[in-house]
Parts: sequence; C-alpha cells; structure tokens
Amino acid sequence: MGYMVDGVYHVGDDVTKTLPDGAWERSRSTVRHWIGAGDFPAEAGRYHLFVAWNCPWAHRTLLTRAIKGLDAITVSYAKPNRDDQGWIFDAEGVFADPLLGARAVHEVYSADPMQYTGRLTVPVLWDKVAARMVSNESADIVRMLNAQFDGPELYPEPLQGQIDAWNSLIYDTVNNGVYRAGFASTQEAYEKAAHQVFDTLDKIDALLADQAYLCGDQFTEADLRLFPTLARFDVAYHYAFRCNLRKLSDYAHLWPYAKRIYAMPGVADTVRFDIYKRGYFSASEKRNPLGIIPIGPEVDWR
Ligand SMILES: N[C@@H](CCC(=O)N[C@@H](CS)C(=O)NCC(=O)O)C(=O)O
Repeated sequence: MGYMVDGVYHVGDDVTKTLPDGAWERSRSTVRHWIGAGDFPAEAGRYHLFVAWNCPWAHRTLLTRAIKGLDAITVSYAKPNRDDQGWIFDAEGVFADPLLGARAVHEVYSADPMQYTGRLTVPVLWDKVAARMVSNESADIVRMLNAQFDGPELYPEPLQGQIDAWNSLIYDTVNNGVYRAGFASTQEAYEKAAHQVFDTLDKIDALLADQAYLCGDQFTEADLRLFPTLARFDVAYHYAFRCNLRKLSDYAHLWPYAKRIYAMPGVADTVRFDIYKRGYFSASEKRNPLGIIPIGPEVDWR
C-alpha cells in the first residue's frame, strides 16, 4: 500500500491512522467536485467508476448505479487484494481497467492533472471527457448520482432529516464501526467499537419489527448505506473483525430486511461474497498472518 504526494506515488504507509488510545480513524476524501455543478454536466455516459467489489464504500456507488439503472456509467473493478502498489488491475479479464488500461488505482489518480496528494482510495468517479476525477467520496457520489439522474428517488425531501440522522449513526457505529472494531489495537477500543455495532443493529432490528425500511415504507439512501455492511457481516466482519456477539442471520427482522434488499433488481449483481472473503481474509501481519481464508459460513441469501 502507499500514498501520493503531488501526483507521485510512494510505497509505504505514512498516514497510519491509529490514535494514542488504540482507536482507529479513517482518512478524509479530498476530491469533492459535483456532477451538475460547474464543469461536470449531468450526462450518465460521460462518467466511469473505479471500484473494488470488496470495498463497502465503493459498494454504495455500485448500489446507486444499479438501483437507478445507470448502466451508462461504466465500471472498472480492482482486484480484491492490495499489494505495495495499493489497489491493482489485471491486464485483462474482470479485474482489468478497460478505460485507461491502468494497472493500479494510483495510475488513475496520477492521470488527473491535479497532482493529487493523499491516500489512493476507491471509489473514484471519473469524467471520461475531461479526463479528470469528479470525486473520491462515496457519500457525495451517491448523492450526486441520485440528484442528477432518473430512477427511484433515494433522498426525498420530506425524509432528508431522518436519512441524515440514520446515515450519521450508521456510519459511526456500523459502516465504520466494524472497521474500528477490526482495526483496534487495544482490548478497550475493540470492545467499545464492537458493542456500538451491536447496539445499533439491535435498535434497527427492533424498529424493523414494525416497518419495512429505516425511514418507513420507502427504501432510501439510509438503507442503501446500511446494506454494504450487512452483506459483508456474516462472511467477513463476524470473524475477521471479531464482531461476533450475533450474526446478521440471527436477527428476526434485520435478516429478512437484508434479504429483501438483496432481491431488489440489480442488487445481487453488486454483491460478491467470495470476493469479500478474499479481501477481508487477505494476509495481514496483524490480523491474518497466514492469509488462510475460512471455508464458511454457508449463508443462504435467497
Ligand atoms: N471516504 C472514502 C473512503 C473510501 C475508503 O476508505 N476506501 C478504502 C477501501 S474500502 C481504500 O481504498 N483504502 C485504501 C487506502 O486507504 O490506502 C469514501 O467513502 O469514499
């Protein structure tokens, strides 16, 4: 893995985000342009996504593309395992980059004339006409694809307050909460994060006894942003990140809810359980030194 300074890639980890108390923090995205504003017109065929199937933040953007029916936005999928070049592509096949022919995501960042400095994260939304990045922040990408293109409305005006409140709780305690549990370097930091994960999942499970989705009877952006964590829960987080008080499939209401979302048109194509396992159980000195991938669990999502 590495980072970039003024458009030049460096191997290594200069910005390890472990705080003095053993807690772990995610770095912030810095490319924050908007489709529909300034230089980036709302033409779906003009844009391309660089993602990795195992990345839950990239998954948000794939879900938005699928649910809004935005096939005109093309996609390059990086391989599930990173190496000293970070996220990488094959020369051909499913993990190739048909757009730029890049062999690593850092080549995408350096193809933009901006002379990027920072971490080389996916997802990246790319403008094929201007040959530059629009955004590397998944939350913004979801919002702009929703706002600028046809398809189901994911952020309806009357529900915006509720959606924002769910997003913030779910990001802190669930989406990023599982990472704070998995990457914690002290017992206390791990326990705190892992309990937060289950406190929120338990709360949502209780709510879903009486309603179909987080904000009532309509699927919204809040559900879309919860789903990537649920899809990875039993095959990855439960074991790899020690989020093991309960499994998703133990929950009376949350589990049927997750399966309902999985059954929505296009959603199953964005989910790759085999790749989640390859990604989360890749060899890591701290978490999985031998890189052995567990055979289970068997989970039936249908
Ligand atoms: N804020 C970003 C976070 C994206 C992110 O952290 N992606 C991870 C993969 S799941 C990544 O690419 N990490 C590479 C690195 O930090 O070097 C977003 O939501 O778009």
